[in-house]
Amino acid sequence: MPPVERSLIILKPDAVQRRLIGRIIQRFEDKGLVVAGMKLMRISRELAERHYAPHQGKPFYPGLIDYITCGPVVVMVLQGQRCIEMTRAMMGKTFGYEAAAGTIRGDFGSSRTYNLVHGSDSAESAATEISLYFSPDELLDYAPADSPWVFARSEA
Ligand code: 3AN
Repeated sequence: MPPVERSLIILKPDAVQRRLIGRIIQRFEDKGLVVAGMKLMRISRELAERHYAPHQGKPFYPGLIDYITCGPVVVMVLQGQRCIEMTRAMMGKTFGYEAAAGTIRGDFGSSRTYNLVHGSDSAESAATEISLYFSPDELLDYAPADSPWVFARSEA
């Protein structure tokens, strides 16, 4: 069986302000992913700078920090087999106007700044990002009763 992965997902300030958090979480739940941890919070500039350190120096970096710190966000850890690959596909391309219909950004976004959702892009960045937002005791490891029907045991 493929290993179970965890990914850090942020429902960004525009998703909260537009009251889209329930609909976005619903998509991840419908896909079979499990919420291992979740909180509503305001990201400080210091935390944002640590999170987006790989983008420091890029032209869009100051706007990115302003945006992610401008209001409440929902931060969560999703868990499941192929979680990172699946959540990235579900988010769609970075800019809403380029993202395919059927993706979160494609269905709800039209902007190059307000792109609704963040999702870790690799196992390495997931581990780093999760540790920025959650302590180990805030994350629960459990398998819902329907897991054997969502993730077939026999699959390679
Ligand atoms: P994604 O979130 O699709 O993985 P990344 O990791 O390339 O995109 O970039 C991180 C964030 O930086 C994006 N979510 C977006 O908000 C912002 N960003 C990336 N590229 C640009 C750009 N060219 N102009 C404005 N914002 C950008």
